[in-house]
This record gives sequence, structure tokens and C-alpha cells, in this order.
Amino acid sequence: MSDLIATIRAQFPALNQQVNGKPLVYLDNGATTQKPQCVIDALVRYYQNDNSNVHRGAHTLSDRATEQFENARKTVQKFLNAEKAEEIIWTRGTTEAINLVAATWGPQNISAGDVILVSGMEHHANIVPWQQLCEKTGATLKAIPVKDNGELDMAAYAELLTPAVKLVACVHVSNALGTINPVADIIRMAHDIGAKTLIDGAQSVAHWDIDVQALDADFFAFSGHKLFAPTGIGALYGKKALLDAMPPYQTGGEMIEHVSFAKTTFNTLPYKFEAGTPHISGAIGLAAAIDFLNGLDRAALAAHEDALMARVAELTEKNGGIRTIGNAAHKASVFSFLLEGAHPADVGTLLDQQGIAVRTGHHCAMPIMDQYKVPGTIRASFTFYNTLEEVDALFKGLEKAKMFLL
Ligand code: 7TS
Repeated sequence: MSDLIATIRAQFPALNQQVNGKPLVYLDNGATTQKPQCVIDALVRYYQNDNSNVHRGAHTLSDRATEQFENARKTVQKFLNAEKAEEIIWTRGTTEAINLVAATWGPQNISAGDVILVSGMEHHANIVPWQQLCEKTGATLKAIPVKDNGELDMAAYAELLTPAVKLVACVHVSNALGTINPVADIIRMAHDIGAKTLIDGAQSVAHWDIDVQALDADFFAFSGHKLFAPTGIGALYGKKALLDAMPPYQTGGEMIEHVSFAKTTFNTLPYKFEAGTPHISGAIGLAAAIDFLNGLDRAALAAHEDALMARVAELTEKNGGIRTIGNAAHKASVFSFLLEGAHPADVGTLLDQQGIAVRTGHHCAMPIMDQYKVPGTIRASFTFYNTLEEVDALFKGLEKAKMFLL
């Protein structure tokens, strides 16, 4: 293990434990990442010193909480390179961000005869809200085909882009295959025919820097918990002109300007979309996670993740009996596979007995599992704190699992 990775690992207390009598090998970062001590400290500091409700301006603690909460929004704005802080809407995560757009922008802009395009490798969070919208409006949901190697069929995408297409909602990195989609091209081509775009960044934010302006994304959604931050907080980025034109999502406190029994007027951005007391500590924790990432050499860490995947490829070839699901040329550090002759759930259980945490199942991406005619896969999803030794431990674990199961 390099000194750099050892220093980083030392900041993640949960990594330093035994599970079932073995050192924990945590390879389920696609589901959620572990949290560095500085994020845990930020939460403790907030609750110990500053806990208060925001935007009330009533007293010093409220002012302190509000300042940290709004600074957190600016931290996310810079992290995504959004033009304005009010283009960042706090949500519970990616799922809520997508639902927000489907529930507000959707009915205003989608009607019978329109088409919404998603990719064939979406997480259910970027399928079901659009499917529901189509059912309500009479629009049609279509999927951009995925080639056998797990790459999007861009020629088929070009053909699907008719004037009826009003929205292209596409995942940046597939959680089930690891494919990195060419979202800049996808967005440009959608804009050429006048469609809007939503990028599901749940699996991309942890791996490299995002620039929503360079991408020209209309909407971009992500979850804090996959970015070393707490659960229950995430964000929707939207271009200001679009967000301004959208009706509110949930209604109640915070999101109003004036309420009378005759009529209610709504607050300005971003508060229009943030009804009720927000997840204040979560936003502060997310900003702490981003500050932590900004202090690291992210390019070096991305190279380290590539090295982990190169070791995975080498050992897959050497070991035999492993079927990799998703072989795109551009892949994030997701290894989705089957051990031939064994059920994924059994393999997962045997790995857990050896302290190795992976996820098994359909990964909330049933359509792409159907395409590969598998009920699910075993998925090892890596991040920068994983080591080459942990890749080796996974393959040793698989050898043991084979002895039990085959
Ligand atoms: N989109 C993608 C691509 C995802 O991977 C996930 C979660 C979501 C959306 C939903 O994110 P949430 O934070 O709102 O739940 N993916 C996974 C996973 O792969 N294993 O557990 C959750």
C-alpha cells in the first residue's frame, strides 16, 4: 500500500475494523461510501455548538447555522462549477432530485405524443419517475440501446432523437456495469433537437470533478452519501431559467413568500423547492466531505482506481470461471461479475464470512440485468481508499467461495 493511500485510509475510522474475525475489505462504495473523520467531526461540532433552525434570524445560533448551511450550498456550487448558488437545490439524494424534476418540470413540459429518452442501463431512480410521468401525460418512455460490451449505442441514440423527444435523462456512470457514458456528446446531441437533459451523477461525483457548465447539463443530480458525506442529503443542479419557470415541489414552510387563506406566493430560488426544515447537518457534512476531497490530488486518486481495475482485469484473466458484466472501454471502478455455476447471493455470503463486503443482486437496474439474461451480479465497487491488497483479497475470497460452491 502506498503512503498516500495509507494516510487517506487512516482518516476513515470504519475501515479499521474486523468483520467476522477478518480485516474489513469494504468494496461496496457504489452503494455508499465510508465517511472520513473530518465529516464525522463536522456533524459533532454542529450539534455540540451550533444546532439551531436556519433562516429564522432569531438569535446567534440560528445565524451560525444559517451561515454554515448557505456556505455549504456555495461549496456544492463550486464543486459542480454551477454559475449561481441558487441553482443548487438541496434534496435527500439523487432519487429525490430526479423526482423533483419529474413532478415539477415534467407536467409543465411533457404532454401526449412527447418522448422521454433514458438509457438502457439506468438505475430505477431514473426510470420509474419518468414512467409515472408518461402514464399521467400520455408521453412515451424509450430506452437508448446498450451494446453487448455495456456501451451505449450512440448511432441508435442519434436515430431516436426525433423532434418528439423533450428530455434525455441519462446516467453518467452505470452502477451496474461501471460504464462511463459520453454525457457531453449526449447533451450536445439532445440540445441540437431542442430537448432538455438530466444527468444522474450518483456514481460519477466520487471519481472525478464535474463541471455542469462545460457539460451544459440542464439538470444534474447526485447523493452526498456516495461522496463520503452523510445519508439523507444530496442536490439537484438546474439552470436558473429552468428552475425559475418550474412550479414548487413540496409546499409548506420555508418555500413561501406570503401566505393568506386567499392566496400564497412562493419564495425565490433555491427556497421555492425546499419546503420544511432542511437537513442542516447533512449539508454541513456534505461541504466537509467536498472540502476533504478538494484537499486531495484527485487526478492521482483516479489513476490509483485505474490501477485497481487493471489488477482486477489481470486476476480475472488468470483465475477463470468469472464472467464480467460490462466491458466498456471507459469504465469506472465497478467490477460486476458472475462466478460461473454459483448464485451471486451465495458468493456474497461466503465473501462476507471472510470480511469482504460486496453487493449482490440486480442493483436496482433490472432492465439491464434482463438484457444480459441474469437475475443479478456480484458487484465490487472500489474507491480511492481501496488497495491492491484488497483486490487480491477479493480474488482469494472468490477461490474459497468456489471450493465451497462448485
Ligand atoms: N442513480 C444511480 C446511478 C445509483 O447508483 C443510485 C444508487 C441512485 C441513482 C439512487 O441514489 P440514492 O442515493 O437516491 O438512493 N445506487 C445504489 C447502488 O448501486 N447500490 O445501492 C444504491
